[in-house]
Amino acid sequence: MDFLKNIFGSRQRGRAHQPQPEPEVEKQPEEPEPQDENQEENSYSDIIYENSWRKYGSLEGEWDKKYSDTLLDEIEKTTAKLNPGKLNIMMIGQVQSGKSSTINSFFSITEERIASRAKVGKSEASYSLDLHVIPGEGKLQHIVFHDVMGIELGEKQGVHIDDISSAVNGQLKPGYKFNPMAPANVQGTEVDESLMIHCVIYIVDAENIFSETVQSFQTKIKDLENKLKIGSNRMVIVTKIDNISNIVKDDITKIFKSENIERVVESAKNTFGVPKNYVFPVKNYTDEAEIEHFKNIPLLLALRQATYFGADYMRGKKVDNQKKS
Ligand SMILES: Nc1nc2c(ncn2[C@@H]2O[C@H](COP(=O)(O)OP(=O)(O)OP(=O)(O)O)[C@@H](O)[C@H]2O)c(=O)[nH]1
Ligand SMILES: [Mg+2]
Repeated sequence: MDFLKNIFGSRQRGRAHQPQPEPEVEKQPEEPEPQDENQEENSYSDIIYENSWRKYGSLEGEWDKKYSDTLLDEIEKTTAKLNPGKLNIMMIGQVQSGKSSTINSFFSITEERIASRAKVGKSEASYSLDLHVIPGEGKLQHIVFHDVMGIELGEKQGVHIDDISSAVNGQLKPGYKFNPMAPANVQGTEVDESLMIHCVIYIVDAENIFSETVQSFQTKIKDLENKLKIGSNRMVIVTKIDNISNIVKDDITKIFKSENIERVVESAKNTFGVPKNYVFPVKNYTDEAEIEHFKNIPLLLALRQATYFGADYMRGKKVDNQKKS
């Protein structure tokens, strides 16, 4: 993790690494509270801006249940009017990037308790091995989440890009077991419209984003995008932001004021070639015992955007089909 040391500053307890030239006047360096020895290993100092680098007009001082419910209502409203059927969202990303955890976080929010709908676990290779199609519930009832095996950089490891492409096109059945050595032969397989993906969310681990591996990951993604011909219906979620900022770890409401988080968002923007406002930093519900409404907000802002993109894509497709007929 030396690259993080260079980018985010020293792991050593104490003052944040000061970039040259000195930070602008409006930046207010905050020093993390001294931590115990065990915490130190995985903690990074940060600088908190006075003004947010991303502005949500309605968000100032509103990190509460009411705002969380408002976002959930918007998500339900956007997806309820979709025609035909439900909104299919697929999580794609490197092994262990947090794809399944992100889906579980959405269920935790809507069920108001820690939920476990997708299999999550620590593993060298991908923990998710089959195509897991998980229908949403409650306010997410018009959404279906598609969880897949993780991408690995080596040849014949991790999910095969052709399998992702087939799954996105609705040609793989739920429960399909991914085989890194040989993708499914889908020639002649009918497309199941109800499984076609309307929005792809790339999931990337905040600690991984600057590393070399993500650069080679980028090559795999380019390959995938050429196959999928996906357009604006794709976005990025950066997970594990709690691992790159002590301050945000302690207070998630500082997420849009954190220099470290802005840097990973910028980097994800470049890696995936999407506009900055298509990149959403989140902290998943992984070690919490209960839901805390302020922690829902970044996750729901991301999901709301996915529903907007998915809805736009569905609408565009309908217009195209009408033109053809
Ligand atoms: N600290 C922290 N850990 C996270 C976060 N999201 C996921 N994790 C952890 O990262 C590990 C991998 O998470 P998964 O959700 O299984 O990742 P995945 O991308 O589905 O992994 P595969 O299915 O193996 O490809 C687990 O140990 C999670 O608890 C997060 O936001 N913060
Ligand atoms: Mg998984």
